[in-house]
Amino acid sequence: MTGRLVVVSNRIPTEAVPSGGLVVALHDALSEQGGLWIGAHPETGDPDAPFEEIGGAPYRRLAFRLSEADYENYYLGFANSVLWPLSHHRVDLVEINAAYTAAYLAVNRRLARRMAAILQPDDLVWIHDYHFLPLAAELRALGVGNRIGFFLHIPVPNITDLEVLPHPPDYAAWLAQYDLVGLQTRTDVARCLEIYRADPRAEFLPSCAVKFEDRVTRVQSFPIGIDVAAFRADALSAGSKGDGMEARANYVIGVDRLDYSKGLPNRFRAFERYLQDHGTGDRLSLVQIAPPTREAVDAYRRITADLEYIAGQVNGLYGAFDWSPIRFIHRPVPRDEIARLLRGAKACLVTSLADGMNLVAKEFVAAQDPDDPGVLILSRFAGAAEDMTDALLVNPYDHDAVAQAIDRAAHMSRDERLRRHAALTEVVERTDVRAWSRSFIDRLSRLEPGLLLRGRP
Ligand code: ADQ
Repeated sequence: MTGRLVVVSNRIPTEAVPSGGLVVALHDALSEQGGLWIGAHPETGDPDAPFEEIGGAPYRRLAFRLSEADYENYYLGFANSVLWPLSHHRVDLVEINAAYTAAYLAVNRRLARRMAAILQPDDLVWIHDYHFLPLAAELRALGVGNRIGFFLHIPVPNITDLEVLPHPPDYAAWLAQYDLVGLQTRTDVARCLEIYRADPRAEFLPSCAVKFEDRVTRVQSFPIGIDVAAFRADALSAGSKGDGMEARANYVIGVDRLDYSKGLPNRFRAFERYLQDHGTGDRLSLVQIAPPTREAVDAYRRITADLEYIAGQVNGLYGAFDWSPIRFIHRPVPRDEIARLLRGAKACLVTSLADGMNLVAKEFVAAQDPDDPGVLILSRFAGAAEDMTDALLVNPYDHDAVAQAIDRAAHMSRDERLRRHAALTEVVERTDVRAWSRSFIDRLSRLEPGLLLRGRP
């Protein structure tokens, strides 16, 4: 493989040896191939200052600063109050605001200018996620002809929802400037091709290649996974005494960022339905870990209040002196402790209303004791459900169905648990995050340069 790898992501790890699946996979790839990791500095600052070097890694890390206004309008605004809800089928939450659109385009344009000044002709550029959809278009406008790949971690929006994107953003044209567009699932690929099918500027070539005006882009699914070995090790690490992990305890678990796409109010209501329909005799609890995120966005504050209300109501109605049905842990919990809690649970509830993949589903499977595994209850609307078909797949809007799945999981025979867990483990191992990053980089670097019709120097 020639050339450097240049990774662009919203967050850039600042520690010498990063942890967390995706970050580790990119760290490994960069350490192997050499290159640059470019991302937003965690603190705001002067947006016109040159890149800041973050030392301590075997490759270069370059951070750019967002101004306070960029943070408001680009990050909280266009990225998280327009693109995020739009891509998770929550058009009702989209906040159309001309300042958001302008900041999004301006931040991408500024970053492109800065990148164009340091890119070398054989660099392989890999851009991550919805914060940077127009970055390739901005780079192409500056004459950058490098191979540029893009991976979208969230779902491709429905074509009809795209109509609410404020003018002038053009999703199809943005993506068409990448040589390779990586998506989480085959369903996302189908949704993306549908967007092109409806666009008179697009022409279809064999193998999911689309000619759009004068460029060819390929669209392919690369289902992301976790660092399986590291997560297993975390799940087996020694816990502090009294953390309840000595034996399988009597709880089902949910671990999520506190986000409306994760279907948490539905989950709490479904658990209430389970208590109503199946009684409290099993004394099963729901342990929900969800630390605050993006609390500056209104929709996130509202969901916290909703969950606290439902938990209070259910605990008041069904709880006993020595038993709380819902334990809502609303603060950050260390990763190894999460891994141990997942291992100790009877079942894991993933009830996303929309989700690119959902790594918690894979983490739960990896954390289990293979001789006595717990049961995964998984929303059909999470990307993970496309391959993890041996989970108990549920419609998260259907409280009765989720309540039944909880009861079924709590009483499932060991034989059935073993069979389902073995099949799910096969998927989790096959999609390990290191294999994922390798296959994306291989595909991008092996693309036929002859297919690029313009834009190469
Ligand atoms: P997220 O929406 O953040 O990611 P997810 O895939 O579930 O969702 O990953 C969350 C990660 O954060 C997991 O590793 C999980 O263990 C960790 N985490 C969650 N809650 C936590 C908590 N309370 N405390 C500590 N850690 C917690 C986006 C997309 C997903 C896609 C990923 C990766 O929305 O659909 O799977 O990117 O592409």
